[in-house]
Amino acid sequence: MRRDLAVVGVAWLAATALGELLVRTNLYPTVRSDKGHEIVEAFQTLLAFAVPVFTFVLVILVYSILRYRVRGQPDTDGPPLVGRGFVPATWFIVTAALAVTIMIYPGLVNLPTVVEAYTQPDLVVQVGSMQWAWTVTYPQYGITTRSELVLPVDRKIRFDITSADVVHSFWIPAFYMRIDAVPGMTTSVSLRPTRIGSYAEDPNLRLQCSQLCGLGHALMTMPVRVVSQADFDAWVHQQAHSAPSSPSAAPVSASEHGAGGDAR
Ligand SMILES: [Cu+2]
Repeated sequence: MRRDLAVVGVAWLAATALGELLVRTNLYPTVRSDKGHEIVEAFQTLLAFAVPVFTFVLVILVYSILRYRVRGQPDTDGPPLVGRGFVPATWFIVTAALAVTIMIYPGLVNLPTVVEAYTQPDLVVQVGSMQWAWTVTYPQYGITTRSELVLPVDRKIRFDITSADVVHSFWIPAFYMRIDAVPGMTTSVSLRPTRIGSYAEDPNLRLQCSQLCGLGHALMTMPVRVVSQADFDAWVHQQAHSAPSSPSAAPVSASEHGAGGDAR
């Protein structure tokens, strides 16, 4: 019995060390938003807690199979285990403490930051969805486009999302954020892009429907481009002049033109 405990103990420590090392290894897609960093941190914390529990069960299981298996046909059941020993009591206390810990962090501490909706964003982007395309509108600039989603880096952005037909889901993998697009209501995602980049260099920079919504679901994507504020202003300027889409857009784009001209 003493030998069993020693072998299991050493194997458990070794497996746990290996597991914790893997948790810290950066195997994640490039994080490109502030919320993404919160999410990866929470994910790593949960994994770090889970690894010792998982390896404990696995090591005991594998060791028991190797050491105490019956060779040939088993003729009877093993002896029943009864009572409230030290091991089950410790198991209960440790796992209960872990459960309470993750309710506090990431639960109570991290989750409110992730789901927070900006009340005073730097930029509002209205996202419309339908079978099977996305439409993005920048109400501050009177721009509507279906070709790409352009965002300024390091600005607080709130996406207000709606659907014209069935349930879709707004998902930009590189931002690690996702929310359903539901007909008849507006859902929102708030985040701050933290790195300049484009779909061409990172395929995770795309707006992808992630709710099976019919035949064209997989193709319901839109490239995302995160640019500097100056490049964003230039893009706004160019859009306002190349595509006079709706009459209400005209006065806004005219004033934007003036502002852009002064800045240059
Ligand atoms: Cu969809």
